[in-house]
Amino acid sequence: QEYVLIKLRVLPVEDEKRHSKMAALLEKGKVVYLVPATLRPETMYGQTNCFVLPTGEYGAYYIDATDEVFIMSARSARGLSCQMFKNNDGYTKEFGKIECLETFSGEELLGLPLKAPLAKYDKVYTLPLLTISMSKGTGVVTSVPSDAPDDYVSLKALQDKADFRAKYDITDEMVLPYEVVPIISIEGYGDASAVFMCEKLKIKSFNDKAKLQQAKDETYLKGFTLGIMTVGPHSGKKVSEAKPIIKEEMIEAGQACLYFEPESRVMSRTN
Ligand code: ZZB
Repeated sequence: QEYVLIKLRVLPVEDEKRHSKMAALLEKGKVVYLVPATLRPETMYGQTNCFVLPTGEYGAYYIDATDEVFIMSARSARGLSCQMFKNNDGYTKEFGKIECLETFSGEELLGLPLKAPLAKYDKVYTLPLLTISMSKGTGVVTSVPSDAPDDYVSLKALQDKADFRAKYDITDEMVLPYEVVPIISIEGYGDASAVFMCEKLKIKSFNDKAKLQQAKDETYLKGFTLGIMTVGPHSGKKVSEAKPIIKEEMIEAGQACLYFEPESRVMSRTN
């Protein structure tokens, strides 16, 4: 499975006390990124926030190839240290070895301000998502509520429920200004297919697992086969054409990099 890691830059912390560990890491002078894994780089125009699992364990790993720091799960950092960055250079100096500068619980990452590449919003925040699997991708997920039903349901729950926000110390400013950004038009599904599907299937919460899966499968398939980009320099192109171009452009610009993961069946055989 080939994923694209998107580099969401950690901005200066706004709450020194809450984010003291991150403030100390930033003070060392390295650029720090949260690096969600995605299969849909063409949707990055629609990012409204980033998600982590509050109970998840994350680390800040030093990437020699770019002299930067990536926040991700230990498992994915190990994977990255065994992969090539460009030409014959690895991500890390020594194959299979990676330096962990700091560890964070997901909860300690909540509420961080980030700069997400290609996003309409200048600043987005790290929010909780309880359905993240730590054994897939990097354990960090970027949120595109227009085209990802899970993201839409979670962001909406945070916007609608003050008690949900309070539980994780998420302030109004971190969620209320963030409206869904339409980026892909699909005939019969409008210009925000995840919103359309959630409304059509009357999905109320994460408990509607089967319906959410159906919404995800359908938006995925239709987005790829019928979707037309409606934003950015590739507006008017089909999603299937724009996807590889946007992926390459982001990698070229240093906004993204590739990450490979064995299929889960293979993983369970070797673990
Ligand atoms: C942006 C995006 C935009 C995504 C979209 C999807 C959609 P898959 O097929 O199951 O591998 N994701 C990545 N890592 C995790 C994780 N550890 N736990 C839970 N979700 C994760 O799914 C890959 C997609 O699931 C990734 O692509 C990521 O969300 C999320 F418009 O990134 B995606 C209809 C889906 N649309």
